[in-house]
Amino acid sequence: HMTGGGSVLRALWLFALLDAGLLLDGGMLYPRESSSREVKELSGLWVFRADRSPSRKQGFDEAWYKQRLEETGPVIDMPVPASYNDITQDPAIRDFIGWVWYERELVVPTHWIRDDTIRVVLRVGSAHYNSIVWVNGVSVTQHEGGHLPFEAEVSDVIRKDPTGSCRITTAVNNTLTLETLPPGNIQYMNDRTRYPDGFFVQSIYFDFFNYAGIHRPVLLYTTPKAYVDDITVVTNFSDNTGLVSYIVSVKGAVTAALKVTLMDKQGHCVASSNGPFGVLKVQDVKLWWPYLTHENPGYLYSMEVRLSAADGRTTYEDVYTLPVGIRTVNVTSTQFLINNKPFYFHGVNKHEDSDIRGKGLDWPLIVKDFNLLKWLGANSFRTSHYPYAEEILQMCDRHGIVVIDESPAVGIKDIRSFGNASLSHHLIVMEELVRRDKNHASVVMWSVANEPASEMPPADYYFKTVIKHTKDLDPTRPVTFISSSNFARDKGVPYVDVICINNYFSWYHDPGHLEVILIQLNTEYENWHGKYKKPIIQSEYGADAVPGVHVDPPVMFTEEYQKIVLQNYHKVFDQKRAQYLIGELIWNFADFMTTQGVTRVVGNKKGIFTRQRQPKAAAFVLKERYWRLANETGRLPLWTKYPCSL
Ligand code: BDP
Repeated sequence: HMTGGGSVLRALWLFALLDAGLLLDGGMLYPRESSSREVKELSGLWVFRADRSPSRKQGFDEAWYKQRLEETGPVIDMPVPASYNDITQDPAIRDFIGWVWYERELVVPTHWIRDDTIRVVLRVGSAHYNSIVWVNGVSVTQHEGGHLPFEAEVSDVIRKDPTGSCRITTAVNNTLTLETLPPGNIQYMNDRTRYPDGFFVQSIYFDFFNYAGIHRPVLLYTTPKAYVDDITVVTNFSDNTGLVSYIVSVKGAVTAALKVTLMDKQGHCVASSNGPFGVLKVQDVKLWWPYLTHENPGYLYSMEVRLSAADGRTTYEDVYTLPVGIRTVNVTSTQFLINNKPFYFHGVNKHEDSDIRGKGLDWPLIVKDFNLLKWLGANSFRTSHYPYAEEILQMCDRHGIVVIDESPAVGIKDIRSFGNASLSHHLIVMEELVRRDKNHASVVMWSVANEPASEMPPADYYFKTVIKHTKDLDPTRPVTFISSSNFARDKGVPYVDVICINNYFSWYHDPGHLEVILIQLNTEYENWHGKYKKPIIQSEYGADAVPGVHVDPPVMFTEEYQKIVLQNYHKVFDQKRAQYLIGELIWNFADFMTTQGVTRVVGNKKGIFTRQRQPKAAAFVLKERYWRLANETGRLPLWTKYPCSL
């Protein structure tokens, strides 16, 4: 616990660290409307054309971005946001690899053109994997990597056309290489006795369909020329006083006055301050608590940042309001503490995945999934295996769902993916992730990778560097990576704060032998904890069940088998959670699509819900357990409110 003065020093120290060694410039605040900012969403129908030429470069050779896409050749309708793969009846589009082109035309409001004290920014929530964007034929930005946003100021480009007409062209390429995250590798099959001319495949080392396209909303938004570029908050509390340390970075003005006001849910001002950094003190603070640990979980204040600046011509006023949850996170050798109280993760791993949309953001799906999480009594999830949409994290903040926020570094298996190019890209991705998600109360830990081949010699330097960089970026949150390899050989583990382990006893090992789970899981835990003395999360476990298939005594792929696998794991969890096990996350929340293969029956069936979000038998097992755990660990007399038979 620190005093107000101590926390000012701590905040300054944190922010000094935050600035050191940054590879990225500028902020990535979520676009929000305010009295000084407008947002124009471009969701809906776009025009689409896949470049089917053998080289996949016809679009660049013919400069498709210079004209309307329909003038270049045949185009089709394509919804944005959505993956393009499952929208058509054409298998060549579903399995397409290479450049696809999207286009949208619009007219922007006249005052955006006339008033040159306004900045107009084009933002893409995410596009998978590599994107180039043109506005009216002029290249405005390029970005590598799916799952994270990118943006570009386009004021000058759109002002060249006084009518305000604006043609946005985006080329997106889903090709993965050994140096992308996730890695992949294109292989050409040149044996003409076995493969047709030009035949190639993309090998991937991860277990989900490589959906592609514009996955999250594209929008245009405005700010004044002098504007709030970024905000960082770090929260703490001492007795009844909440402490919100903040730093605001301003662009477009040499000097600006800043007024920061913190408001409670009723809109009452509870603290205020002036200047680009400081500490707001909140009397009788309402802390941010996880779902099922408090009668009022997910409490958020609103932090309004108001900028005033002037130059020779005019004055500028910018207003940005950030939701802020006040909470702390700490780790001991056996516990995970939120607000100094032990927190036990009883939750799920998810995917952004559904019928037709693939990985496209979809509000009905998001809200349905949160209703299912609450029904289940889940208090947490991991964003396996990439950063999820900001809209989802905002829901987590509001509902008190705790998040382990994972980078897209899944399937680092090839030794060539441990080189300098891969490492530099990984550091940039961690910066993009922390920059985007640092202010979410729900995010309590960073996961830098899933199941890398961390027994390989270069893994030591590689993960030491990535984990250290992540801690420098954010000294307030623990860092982990998700491990599956042999505990004695795993090179990255010494650097993590929490050990996260995945295993599939009686599935990938000793298939059909449910009786090995107890002994094997027990050995696993004793080994890991004995060696590293760090708390452990079972970050994946599970079994495939094809819904509606029943056999008793259980055999693999039936609903009965999935249930017993879970129940046997739970017996060990219940012994170890009294000691150092701090959480359990089922693999997986719902069935999801994968590449085709002999172990996958139209995708991965380890969901406790089907892909259409209907429960399998295992969902009821988990629901009963999670509500019981909530009653035991959540310090709330929930049984009066939420009987297990709910
Ligand atoms: C784990 C992976 C996960 C897979 C799962 C499985 O982390 O992505 O989907 O195995 O095989 O090792 O079901």
